[in-house]
Amino acid sequence: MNINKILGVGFGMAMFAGFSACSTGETETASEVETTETTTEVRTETEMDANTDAMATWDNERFGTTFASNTMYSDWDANDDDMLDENEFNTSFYSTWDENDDNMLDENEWNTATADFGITGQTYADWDTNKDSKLDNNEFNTGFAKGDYMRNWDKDRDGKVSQREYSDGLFMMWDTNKDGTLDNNEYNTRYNRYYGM
Ligand SMILES: [Ca+2]
Ligand SMILES: [Ca+2]
Ligand SMILES: [Ca+2]
Ligand SMILES: [Ca+2]
Repeated sequence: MNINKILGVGFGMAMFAGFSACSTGETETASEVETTETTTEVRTETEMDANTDAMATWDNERFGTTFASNTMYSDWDANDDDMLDENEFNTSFYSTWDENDDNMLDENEWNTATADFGITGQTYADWDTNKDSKLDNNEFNTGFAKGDYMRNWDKDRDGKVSQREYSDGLFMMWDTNKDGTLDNNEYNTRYNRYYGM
């Protein structure tokens, strides 16, 4: 674990604390979060300026820092090389989309996830090639490969997806109107569904 990860953990826990406070209706959330961010010194002046007036939105820097604060990426990295290869990458989606953890993707899970990730032009029936109303790993991998996400997310073209490439890729998929921000409601719901504790 490097120093950036350690800083990220503290930051992310503060952010989750902020989310919980927000959901219970407390009003101090914004100032608490701002104070925490300033003291951890993980953000640049530009980012702070950009977000001071817009605490309800997320840019990909903030998103990346928060994503780095959970253990999901290292859990998916089965061979511990700090990178996701294609198998690890596919598994990361299969396991997070499988909300009820029964190691199958049913149609509801698939519908929810494809909507959240802005995946269009696909049908569950096309992915479920053996027509048993479940997607197993192989069916999922074949269907998911149609989107070419791995190659699109692998910006440096080394054939692997780093943690930052992963969070940037997620941000890109979730930012469906392509304005470079996610609003807090959208972000909280999706983030907690797939990457929450
Ligand atoms: Ca790996
Ligand atoms: Ca399932
Ligand atoms: Ca099937
Ligand atoms: Ca890469």
